[in-house]
Amino acid sequence: MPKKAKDAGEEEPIGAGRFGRCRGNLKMGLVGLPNVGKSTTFNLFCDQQVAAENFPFCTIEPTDARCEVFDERFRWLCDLWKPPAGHEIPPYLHVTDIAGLIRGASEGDGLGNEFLSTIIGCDGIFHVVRAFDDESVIHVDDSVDPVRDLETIQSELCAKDLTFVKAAEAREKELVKRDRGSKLSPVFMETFKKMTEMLEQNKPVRDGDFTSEEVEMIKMKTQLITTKPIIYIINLSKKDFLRKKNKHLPKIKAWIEEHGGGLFMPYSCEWEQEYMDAKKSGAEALEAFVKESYPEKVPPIPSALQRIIKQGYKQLGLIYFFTAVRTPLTAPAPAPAGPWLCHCPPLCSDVPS
Ligand SMILES: Nc1nc2c(ncn2[C@@H]2O[C@H](COP(=O)(O)OP(=O)(O)OP(=O)(O)O)[C@@H](O)[C@H]2O)c(=O)[nH]1
Ligand SMILES: [Mg+2]
Repeated sequence: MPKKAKDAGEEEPIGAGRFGRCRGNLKMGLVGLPNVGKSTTFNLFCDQQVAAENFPFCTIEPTDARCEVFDERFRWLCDLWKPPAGHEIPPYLHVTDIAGLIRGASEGDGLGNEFLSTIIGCDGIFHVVRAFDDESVIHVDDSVDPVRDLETIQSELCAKDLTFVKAAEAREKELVKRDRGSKLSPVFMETFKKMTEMLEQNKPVRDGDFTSEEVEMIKMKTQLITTKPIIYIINLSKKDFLRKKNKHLPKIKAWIEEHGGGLFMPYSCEWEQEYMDAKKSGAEALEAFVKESYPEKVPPIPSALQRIIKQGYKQLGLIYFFTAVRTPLTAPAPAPAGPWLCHCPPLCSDVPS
């Protein structure tokens, strides 16, 4: 298990907080084998229409979009305050749909390098895993075996990072050689040794036992894929999603626990598509569909995608704050006492007293 920073008396940063970059527009990338449902998920997340056809490598160019992060507090505030048109701005999560990765991608197979460079531009990963059986949907390795697929993706990401680590080390050694009298610091040597050992054993760097100094060294000298926070999202059939059972899930869970742990969220593109269609047909259709899906008890957030989006936001270390404009067009009730929060400081930074 990785050593927690709080062991050293510090707050443990979550998600991208440990290795992440401080910048605007942080985004999550959809990563996985071809034809597992990444683009379908992207379309459902962001209400887009990118091609999601039944053949591998349907996606070549990455697509960026943003999706609303469901937040009941924000909805409550909007209902109460009734902001003027254009001022109702929810939180958004930026997502990138990326081409599929196959075995050998780290050496350029499939869309190899193109795919990997897009992941480097993302700040976190939604790792999409296929666990639905449907013979009509082609699998690049001919059978549905989520643990094998998890291994494939993880090995490729680790193999690619190993080449980055070796290149960064060689670059540094060259600099030291040219600058006579200087030498590599013990922190550098130790950090690179640890990273190399981990990656050679197919272990992501994010799971390593690194001191704060070593984390800084990694951030300064490298740009790695396996330092990014990851959420495993498991695409099930509608039937399995609703009955909360799937023959692959226990093995997937065990694999994730053995490989550094991490968030693991089952969902179903099939069910989410029907949910979205019902939503577009109006409140009545939606209510009927949800009740039919959950005859016993409707969960507070029926869509797993909405929960996944929320977790993506959290993994990137993004925070919520809300504000409201000073004069609403109609103010049916007095504003409750602060604090007020805002998702969009440049538009509405006023805080009503
Ligand atoms: N039966 C079933 N089919 C699905 C599900 N999710 C996606 N598919 C189908 O699987 C095929 C591939 O889906 P995509 O979303 O294009 O897959 P992808 O991972 O983006 O594929 P690449 O772009 O090739 O990497 C499409 O025909 C989808 O309709 C699901 O939950 N159940
Ligand atoms: Mg695709």
